[in-house]
Amino acid sequence: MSDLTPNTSLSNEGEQVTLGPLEEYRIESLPANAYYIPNFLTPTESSTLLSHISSHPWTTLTHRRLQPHPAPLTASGHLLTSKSLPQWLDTPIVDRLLQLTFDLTRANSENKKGIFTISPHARPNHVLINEYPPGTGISPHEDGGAYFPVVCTVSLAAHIVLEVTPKRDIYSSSSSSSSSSSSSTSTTTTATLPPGNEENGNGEETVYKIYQEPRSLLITMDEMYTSHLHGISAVSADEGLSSTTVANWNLLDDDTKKTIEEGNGTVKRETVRISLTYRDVLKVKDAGRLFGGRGFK
Ligand SMILES: O=C(O)CCC(=O)C(=O)O
Repeated sequence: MSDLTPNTSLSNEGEQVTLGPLEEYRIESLPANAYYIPNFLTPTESSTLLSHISSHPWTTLTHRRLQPHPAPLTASGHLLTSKSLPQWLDTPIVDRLLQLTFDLTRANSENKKGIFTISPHARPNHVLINEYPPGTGISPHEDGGAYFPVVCTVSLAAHIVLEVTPKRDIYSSSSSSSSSSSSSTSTTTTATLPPGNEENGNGEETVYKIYQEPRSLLITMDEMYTSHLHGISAVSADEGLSSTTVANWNLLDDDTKKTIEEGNGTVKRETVRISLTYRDVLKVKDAGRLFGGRGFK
């Protein structure tokens, strides 16, 4: 534990969230960098958020519903609005995200103190809320260039398993020409697959599984953001879960581990899971000032 990053205690109506330094939550078995924080919200905070969410309109997709706050991104990836995040999405979550700090000896840079310290707006300015009824998911994808490459996902109401897999094309192209990586503008990548991600004998790729408990926070950044795809299988039960297949096993609550073990590695998705994904959109246009020609922030 670093001396530079003391514990932070935050109280809420008698319940308390105690956050340690970010390094305590690193998912060691994943490529750099992913952090998993169980019990990031109290049960009361979770209920309050769920009731705010239920009072806002949803955008309906084929299998899912979502809410973009404060506004959807434009087709070119801009946030076009004069609004900030609503207060109920800002407090306590953003306050808490901004208090999470790196161990500076490992981060090796005095400028990189918090997860949003060097992002353009120094804080998340956008939240995408997704709803996943049992049996639904999201196809493997990457979040792309519209955002600063740090993603903070809060899970509510039910668990989900996020599956992360390396972008095969990047790895195979850098394998064939390992000396060309310095000319790449989009990613930093290595010529070999990370341990555990070799193809198995059937030509299928091994996938990292991250088990997200209700009220937890997952942070992904760096190589996890730039060189990997993430998705959620559209299943009504998650299978094959164990201490060897779940990357964040050591960070899970004891009750969760017990549930997984008692189900022999299978956990049913009984109820709807809601996620709140906090990101900093790089290009913001103030809708109110657009016609004055001074719209970009
Ligand atoms: O709901 C989640 O945990 C993942 C959401 C996601 O992949 C996204 O918003 O890009």
